[in-house]
Parts: sequence; C-alpha cells; structure tokens
Amino acid sequence: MAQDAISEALYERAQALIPGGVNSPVRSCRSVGASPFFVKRAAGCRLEDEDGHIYIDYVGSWGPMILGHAHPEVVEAVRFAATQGMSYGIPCRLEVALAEKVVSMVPSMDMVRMVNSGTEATMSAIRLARGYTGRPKIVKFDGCYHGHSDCLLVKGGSGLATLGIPGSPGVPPEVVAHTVSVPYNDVEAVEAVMKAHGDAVAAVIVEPVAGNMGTVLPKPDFLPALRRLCDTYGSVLIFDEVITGFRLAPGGAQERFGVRPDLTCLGKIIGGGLPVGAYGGRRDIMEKVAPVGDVYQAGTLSGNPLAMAAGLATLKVLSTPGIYASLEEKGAALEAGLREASRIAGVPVTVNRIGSMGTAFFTDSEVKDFAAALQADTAAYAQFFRHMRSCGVYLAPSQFESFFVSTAHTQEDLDRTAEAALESFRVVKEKCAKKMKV
Ligand code: KE4
Repeated sequence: MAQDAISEALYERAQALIPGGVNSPVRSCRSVGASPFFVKRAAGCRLEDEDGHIYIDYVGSWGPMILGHAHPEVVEAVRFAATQGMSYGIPCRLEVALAEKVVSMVPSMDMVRMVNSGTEATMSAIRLARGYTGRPKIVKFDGCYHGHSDCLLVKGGSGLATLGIPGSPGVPPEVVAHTVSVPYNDVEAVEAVMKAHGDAVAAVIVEPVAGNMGTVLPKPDFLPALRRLCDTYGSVLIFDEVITGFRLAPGGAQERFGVRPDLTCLGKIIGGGLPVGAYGGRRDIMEKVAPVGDVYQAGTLSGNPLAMAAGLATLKVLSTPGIYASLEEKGAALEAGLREASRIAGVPVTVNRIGSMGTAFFTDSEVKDFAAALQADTAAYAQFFRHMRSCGVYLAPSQFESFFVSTAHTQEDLDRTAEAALESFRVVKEKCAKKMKV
C-alpha cells in the first residue's frame, strides 16, 4: 500500500465535504506543494499520522501546544471537567480561576472577557475601542494577521499572505474604509497616518512580535512609538498577543519589551489546545462591555468549563520556575542548528527568532517587514518543507508562518532536526539553486 494511502483516502473524502478538505486554509499545505497528512494521535512533541509516520512537530497546532501534546496535567484537568458537565451557559468557578490567573500574569490587564478564538478576541477589542472612543478608524500593519473579521482582512499575513489574497472577496469596501494598513516597524509611516487622522483613530492594533509574515521582531523604537502616538492622540493601543501571549514570557511580549497596551488580545496557549480567546486591559475601557457598559459582545460557549480547565492547567505548568529559560535555550539551539546547517549547505537564510518562536526565511536580506518577507524564495521554502517532512520533521506549511518549540522538545529532537535540516538544505541547493533568488 502507498506510504500515505490512509491520509490520501481521508483527504479525498474530506475534499468532497469540506472546502479544500480542511477547516482552515493554511492546513491545506497548498503553498508548499504538498497534501496534508491526517493525524492519528499526538504526544509530547511528536505527531503520528494515519499511515504510521512519526514527526517532530514545530507547528504545535499553530502555537497552543507550548507544553507539547497530551500533557498529562492538561489531559487530567479536561477529563475531570468533562465528568462535571460539558457546558453550562451559566458562570462557573473555572471562569473566575482562569480570569484571575490571566490577570495575574499579564501586566496591563485589569479585567478580561473570555471568547472562543483569537478572531473573536480582536474583533471584540476593535468594537470596544471604537465604542470607547466614539471614533471609526483602525490602524494595522502590513503582514500582521488578526483573524478573519471583516474590518481586519486587509493586507493580512498568515493565510492571506500565503494565498496572496490582499483582503478578501465578500468584504464590502465600506467595511474596510476606516482600516489603514502601514508597514511594520515604520515609525515615520505611523506618525504620518496619526498626524493626518489621529483624532479619528479608535485604535492601533499590532502583533508586538509579528508571527504571521513569518517571525518579525519589532525594532527598538517601534512599540514605544506606538505607545507615544496613542497617548498623544487618545487612541487605544491594542496588542494582539494571540501568538506571543504566554509564549515569550508569562506576561507575553508586553512583559518582554516593557510596553503596556491599553487592551490585549489572547488566544492559542490560553486554551491549552481547546478553543479559547480573550480580550482585556484597562478597567475604564473594559467596563464599557455589556452588560456593565453598552458595547455588545456575547458567546454561547465563552468560558466553557473544559476549555477553562485546559487553559488553567496550561498556565499553571507555565508558571513553573525556569520554564521560560528552558524554552529560550531550546529556541536558541534550534536557531543555531538551522544557521549551521544552512551555512554548511551554502544556502543563505535569514533566521528571525525570539524565545521559542521563529522563522527561517529563504533570503540573505534582513526581514524587518512584510515587503522584505515577500522577497523570500517561497519555492525554496516549499522544497525545504517537503524534504524536512520526509525526514520526520513537521514545519509550518508556509514561509509566512512561525515555528514553535515546546517544553517537550529534547536536545535529541533538536539534534535530529539539525541533521534533517542539513540534508534538506542540500536538496534545496541542488534542486532550486538555478532558480534561487539569492
Ligand atoms: P484564531 O481565530 O485562528 O484563533 O486566531 C486568529 C489570530 C489572531 N491573531 C494572531 C496574531 C494570529 O496568529 C491568529 C491566528 N493565527 C493563525 C496562524 N498564524 C492560525 C492558523 C490558521 O489560521 O489555521
């Protein structure tokens, strides 16, 4: 039987019933010229597909699985919660416990509202900022992706960048008329927009470390400039920490970079693998949210007890002393392995990495914004992805995403990854050299 026969058969069935056979576009692996495998089980940093292939996983469900898959404390928390009922639609103690844990970890959060996804979190934060300020305009950054709510689907990163869709059909022009997108790290561009429109800007929303054009770090003056400009014009500064929250530090990027937003959006890790998003921040803003205030937002499954239990167990483990130092060491080891392998193979890559997230861009230029990321050789990345997968290493199926290291990755896993990378870079060199842009 073909080595991927079961996944191929499942993919065939899935494509007849689900658009592209996937419940989220980037999983289709189309941008890297591959078909997805179907996971049978996952544990620690390993995935097993339906055909029995094992992979070292650097996607981690796109960020949530910072403790690795099926962490025993998380599994037990969810198992027990399930025996107490799946959903109530009535407040329960787990919602209070997770809210207290989140507020204790994220410096700028006085209050928090749970939702079910990062998209809901940013969509709600934008509505809240507009309700709080009475202003219409939103400033975002090219290459940053904040989920798929209409007013934010402009020049997105993540799936949009990968699929090359600048915005999306189905979003009426008037819905994005108030959304301005400027280059990431470009302080002058933001200053110009705020000078021209600042009094009408409800919010500036940013990924404090971008993860959706691949990993791009903020220049030292970037985040402080956004804080200064929002203070000057009375706009709400929103940090979209759906990726960076609880990943870069207990308090996320805002703790690491020492810049306090007015609102923070969370997702991924906060749910420990179950569907949780959240938005929160200054009490004077959050008290505008219904039912206390009149900015409306709601959700049947918001605060779901199983999801709260998974998130709480995850954050409790992440509060173990030394865990972020260990994640930093593992991230640095992975970066060093990728750099050394590309050097030996003679394939220039730019590796952007912070803590346990990063991206290897197939370019020898600095990648400080979306325009630079788009210069990367996506064909070379696709070749690298496919060969790494054949070596049993699963990377993000897109040049414009990030890799994630978990607490479950061991030195042996990292060494094996470096060996696979050397072999894969050599294949890229051989197969793509003539076409490579560098
Ligand atoms: P979700 O609605 O997918 O939970 O979160 C949207 C979102 C918001 N903000 C940031 C910074 C995000 O990265 C995301 C979602 N990230 C993508 C991949 N980077 C999720 C993967 C997918 O779309 O399948």
